Amino acid sequence: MGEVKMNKRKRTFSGIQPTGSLHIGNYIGTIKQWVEMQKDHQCIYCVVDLHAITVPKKPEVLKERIREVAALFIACGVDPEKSIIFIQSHNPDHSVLSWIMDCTASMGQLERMTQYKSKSEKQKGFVSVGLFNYPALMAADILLYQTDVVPVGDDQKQHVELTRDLAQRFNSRYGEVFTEPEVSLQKVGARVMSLQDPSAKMSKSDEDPNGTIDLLDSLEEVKKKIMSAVTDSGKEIVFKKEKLAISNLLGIYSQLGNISIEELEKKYQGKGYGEFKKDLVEAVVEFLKPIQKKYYRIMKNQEGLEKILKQGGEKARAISQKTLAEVYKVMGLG
Ligand code: ATP
Ligand code: LTN
Repeated sequence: MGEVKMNKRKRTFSGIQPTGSLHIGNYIGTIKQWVEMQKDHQCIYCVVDLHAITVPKKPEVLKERIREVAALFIACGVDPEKSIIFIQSHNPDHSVLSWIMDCTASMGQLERMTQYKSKSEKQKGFVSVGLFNYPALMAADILLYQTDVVPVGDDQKQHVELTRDLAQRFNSRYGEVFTEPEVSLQKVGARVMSLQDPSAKMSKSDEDPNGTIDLLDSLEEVKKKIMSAVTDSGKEIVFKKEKLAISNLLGIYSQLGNISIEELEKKYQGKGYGEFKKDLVEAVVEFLKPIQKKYYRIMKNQEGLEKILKQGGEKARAISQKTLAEVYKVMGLG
């Protein structure tokens, strides 16, 4: 393996794009896992701003969003004393390895990526080469750090599988340089669905704001969105395939309230959707309150936040440079 890990703990890498407000789907699918993994993994968490520019962004908005997302990582429990938190564009090694991954991936492999297919269809006219190459940059992010585990939501599974394939191809051409990463998905909540359309993923880019609960929504907004969430026919509160809407709400309750689905089903046996939703509002509000309080405190201290991100970038680069040096050596570059 290129870099000898002095430390026996498994290494985790994951990232989120600064493309909009983070929602409870992002938290449940991803950040909740990040926080738990801090106990026994060496963790690296990244605000992937280079991914965000695959679709044009207003510079002043992007700059602000990057800080907001980093502050939300910390507000949700990512501890800068335990984990490396940094901005992707602070470490140029990502762009260099991304090019090498472009030369490792085939057109056919990237054409099969479902996220590319759906996102390119949504663009009006202009589709950037970056949107197509996006998964190669994501592979570079992961492979630079010799990552063992990648905690993400279900929609990113295909990209992590591609990363494994690219690592294998590179290793078979040049020797064992890259660690092949495993994906980590939540058992419940790997795909949190929209509150308005439980057959679609809760998404930052959803046009209907009522489908998504943002981590920074006011408590009144949370109440309005949950009380108007669609439900299924019948009135049983049970977790099963045929009851998409209620299963989604049960999943959210379970993950944010830290209570098992079985306990919830028992608690609401014979009770109506109204009562269930009222309690769910309470659970979500109780979950969001401390996060919002911490978030606004962090955002007030921009200097402190910049320091964390700068130090994070330096620590990240110290690791990635070792991988990149090995890549140059085996490929005969330079
Ligand atoms: P967009 O829909 O605009 O692409 P997004 O809301 O999917 O944005 P991303 O930045 O692409 O957000 O995702 C960040 C992380 O959150 C990824 O690991 C992704 O898998 C996870 N994630 C996003 N939406 C959900 C969801 N609804 N349920 C579970 N995990 C999710
Ligand atoms: N493509 C991911 C964001 C992302 C990522 C990564 C996730 C970019 N690089 C590396 C895990 C590991 C998304 O959520 N849309």
